[in-house]
Amino acid sequence: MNFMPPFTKMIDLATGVIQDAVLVQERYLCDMRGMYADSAAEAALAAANPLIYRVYEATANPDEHGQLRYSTTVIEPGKVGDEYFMTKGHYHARGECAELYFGLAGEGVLILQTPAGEVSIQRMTPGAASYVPPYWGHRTINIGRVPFAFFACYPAEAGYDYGAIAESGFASLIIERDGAMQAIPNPRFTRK
Ligand code: PAN
Ligand code: ZN
Repeated sequence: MNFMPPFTKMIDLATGVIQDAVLVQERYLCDMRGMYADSAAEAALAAANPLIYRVYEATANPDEHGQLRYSTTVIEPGKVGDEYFMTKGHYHARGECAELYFGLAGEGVLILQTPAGEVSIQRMTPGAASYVPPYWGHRTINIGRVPFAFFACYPAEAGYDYGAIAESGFASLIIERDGAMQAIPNPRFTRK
């Protein structure tokens, strides 16, 4: 048995930043080529190449069975055309692994989808504990005017499968229409 040392880290609830984060991932618009529906709007923003989101991982716990990992994600406010800034979205490489999200700051949406194209849209505000069941792909979206931050906890072995979503996205696009969030069908979507 490997008795790794227990630990506690502080998370700034206003900003989502984890103290002494081991790994910080930054995704700019150029890291998400082709993922937004409006390619002309994406091209117009290419030179500015805005930061879309950052991921702070608390620790690199070993990715062995039984271990957990946790992280926070902070998505900037903004849009590409009508479509709000969002994460890439993924299925877990080990699809049977679930995940828990907890809203910290700002206002967001968690969109989930089965490989057959069934979609579920969950609103996430501070205090919202949203469950990502096994086998559902998931993406988060900032629908507010300030950064949207949330905490995520997942089996260390869950892994990432970005392929299907990078190719055809989610069945719904989350856009702003007349100042409000709206989900509309994604014409580019095909089943996994
Ligand atoms: C999250 C996500 C994080 C960034 O920690 O990895 O929000 O989203 P993408 O990985 O889709 O870019 C999670 O769901 N981990 O499993
Ligand atoms: Zn995940």
